[in-house]
Amino acid sequence: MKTFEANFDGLVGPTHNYAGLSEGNVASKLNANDVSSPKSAALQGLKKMKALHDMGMVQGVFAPQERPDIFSLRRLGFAGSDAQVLEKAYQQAPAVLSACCSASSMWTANAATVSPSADTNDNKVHFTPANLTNKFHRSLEPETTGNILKSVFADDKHFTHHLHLNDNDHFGDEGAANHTRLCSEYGEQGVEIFTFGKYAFNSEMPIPKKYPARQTLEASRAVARLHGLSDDKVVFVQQNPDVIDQGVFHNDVISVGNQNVLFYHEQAFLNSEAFLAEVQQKFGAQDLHFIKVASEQVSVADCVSSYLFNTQIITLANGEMAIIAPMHCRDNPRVKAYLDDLVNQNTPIKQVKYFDVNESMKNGGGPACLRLRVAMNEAELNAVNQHCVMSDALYTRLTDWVNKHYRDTLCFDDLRDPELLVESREALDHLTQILNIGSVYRFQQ
Ligand code: SUG
Repeated sequence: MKTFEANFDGLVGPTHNYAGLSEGNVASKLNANDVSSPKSAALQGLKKMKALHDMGMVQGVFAPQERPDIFSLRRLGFAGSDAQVLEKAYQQAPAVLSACCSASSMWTANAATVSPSADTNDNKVHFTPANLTNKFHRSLEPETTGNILKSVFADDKHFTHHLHLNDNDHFGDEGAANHTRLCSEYGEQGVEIFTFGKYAFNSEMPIPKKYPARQTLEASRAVARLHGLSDDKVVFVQQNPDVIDQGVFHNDVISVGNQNVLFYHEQAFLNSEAFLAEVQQKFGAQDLHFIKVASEQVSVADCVSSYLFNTQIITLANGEMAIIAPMHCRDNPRVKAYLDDLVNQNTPIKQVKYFDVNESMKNGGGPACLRLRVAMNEAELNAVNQHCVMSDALYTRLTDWVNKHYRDTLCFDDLRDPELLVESREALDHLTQILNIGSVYRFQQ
């Protein structure tokens, strides 16, 4: 049976803005309070999805979340009509209003951890939504994420959905951004690598000094347990705390894998050698390419500003691999020179394609943040909600939908505007029909 790796990108929501909400994410802090363009952001994301579809990849779409999150604002004590809730939050707790308006669900690499059926003990595809406890604005996502995942992967013959882990820092889970799967073919059992930033129950172990470690080992272990993975095919590795302190808030900012390629910076992991040896041993005798980037080639600072590793490595129909990179990689001479050289080396990576996802990049979200990978066989792919699978027709429909519903610009003061709430709900209501996902939002229930 044929097997695929599908990428499910998050549509950027109508309230996309720059609020500086993510301590430890350099771009988010740098661009705080800039004027955003929700329309351009959504169109940039759609163009990337369409381009991958045109390259022969299976491309899916996830709906954004309901924002402003009136439910959370009410839960936090802002009362009255929806308009009053917004106005009170604006006056009394502007940071809370910003958080409840974030379009952060666009970064679907943080939506969930996914284990393909070849790796799980019941031969189903397993999903665990990430609880994203480390950032308040992101902790608002998991419940709706679970609803959306269930509406896209509805068939319980093929798909198993778990509840997100307990909402506490001890089980802080950031999903696929800290999870890489290596395999020979997508349909064969692979090695799942879980990267964590700290130990929840052992204060003796190293931690970053400046910025938070978002993911715990205990969370990663829980996900591996839930998914029924074999111990001999799972590797847990700690992120180097020093790189977290330099702005590597997720492992996918410093390493990325695809099939038999692990592309990583030499400073990415603690105890790199032991880690790589374990990966090699668990992967077995087949061909495995470790592509290590040394600090002399590209510094950690250049990785963080260009998102060299927040790239997607995809396998094209001819078996060659391509890197999907943000424009920032093309515009950084050292990174560009590295990539120009890489495609001529003896590795499967033979092409680099640059994309403008700048609206997302300004919040620290590169091409790889925008997608959740789901490896599937043909039967599983057929069981996916086909309305969420990219096609020329869906691209046209979604582009028209964005042009109709989205604002050209948005700034903090706009978040109190009750019209924005009305527009966003109208847009999402319409979208649930386009994607045929049912009533996944609270305002629809
Ligand atoms: O969680 N930024 C996101 C970026 C997520 C990137 N994802 C991956 N690396 N996979 C975050 O830090 C910024 C929102 C703001 O500041 O307005 C934000 O949430």
